[in-house]
Amino acid sequence: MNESSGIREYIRDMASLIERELQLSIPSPWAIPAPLRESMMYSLMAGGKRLRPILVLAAAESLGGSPEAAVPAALAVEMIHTYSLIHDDLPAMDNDDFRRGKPTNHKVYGEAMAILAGDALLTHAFYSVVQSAKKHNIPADRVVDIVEELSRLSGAPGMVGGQAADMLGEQGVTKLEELEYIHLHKTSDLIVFSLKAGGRIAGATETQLAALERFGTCIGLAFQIQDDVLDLIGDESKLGKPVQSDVKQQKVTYPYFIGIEASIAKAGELTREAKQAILTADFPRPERLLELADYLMKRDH
Ligand code: GRG
Repeated sequence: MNESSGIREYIRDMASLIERELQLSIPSPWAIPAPLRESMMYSLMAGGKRLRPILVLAAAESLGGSPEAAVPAALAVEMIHTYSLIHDDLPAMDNDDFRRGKPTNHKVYGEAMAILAGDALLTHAFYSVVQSAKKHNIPADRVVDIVEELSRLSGAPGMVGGQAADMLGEQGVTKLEELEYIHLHKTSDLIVFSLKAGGRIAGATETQLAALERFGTCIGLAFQIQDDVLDLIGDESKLGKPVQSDVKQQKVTYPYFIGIEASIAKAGELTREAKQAILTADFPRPERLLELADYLMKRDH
C-alpha cells in the first residue's frame, strides 16, 4: 500500500484485503453443511462497506502495527456485524426483503437457515480471533482483553442491548437521551470495539485506548446521525424546511428531535471531537484515522 495514497484508494485496498481473507475464513465446504456455508457466505460477501474491519486495520496502523496481525479481529467484527444484519432482517425483527439491493438472507435460504447462519457467524468470530492470534503470537493477555471486549460490546451490554432498546422504543422514544442510548449501543459499540482491538494488537497504552474509545463513540454517533439525515434528505431541497413536514419522517430519529440542520452540525461537532481525541494522545501515525473520520462525514450512502 502506497503511504501517500488517498483515502479512497486506502479504503478500496483494505476492503479487498478483508474480502480475500473473509473468503478464506469460513470452514471448507466439506467441513460444514453446504447450505449453511452458502448462507453465511451470501451475506458476508454481499457488498458491505467494510467500515468496521477497515477501522481495526487503521487503528493498528496508527500505532505503527502491522495490518496482517490485525486481520483476524477485523474479520471477527465483520462476521458479527453480518450476523446482526441477517437477524435484524428476519420477520420477527424488521421483516425486510432487501438489503444492499439484494434479497435478504432468509428470503433466499429460509428463516431457519438464516438464523443458523447468523449464529454460526457470531460463534466463528470468536474462533477466528483466538485461533489466528496464536498464529501471529499475539500475547495471551491482549487476546483475553480483546475477547472480553468483543463479548461485552457485541452482547447484552452492547449491540444486542441497543437492538433490544430500539425494539422496546418502538412503543415511543420520547427523549433524545433514549435515542442516544440506542445509537451508542446499536452502532457505536462495534465501532469502538474495532478501534480498540486494532489498538490492542499494536500495543496501545491505556491513554491511547481511551482516545480510541472516545474517537469510536463520537464517529459512531456521527455515523448514525448522518444515516438518519441521509435517509431523510433524498434531495437537498428539503434542507431548511421543518422536519415535521417531511412525509418520510415517521421514525423517531436525531433530526426528529433537533431538525436536519442541527443534526448535520452535531455530526460535524462529533467528528471534530473524535479527531481531537486522537490528536491529543500521541499516536505515531494518526493520519488514516483522521482521514477516515472526515471521509465518513462526506459519504452519501
Ligand atoms: C439483531 C442483535 C441484532 C442486532 C442488530 C446492526 C443492527 C443491530 C441493526 C441494523 C439496522 C441499523 C440501522 C443499525 C445501526 C447500525 C448500522 C448503521 C448498520 C449499517 O452499517 P453499515 O452502513 O452497513 O456499515 P454495510 O451494509 O455497509 O455493512
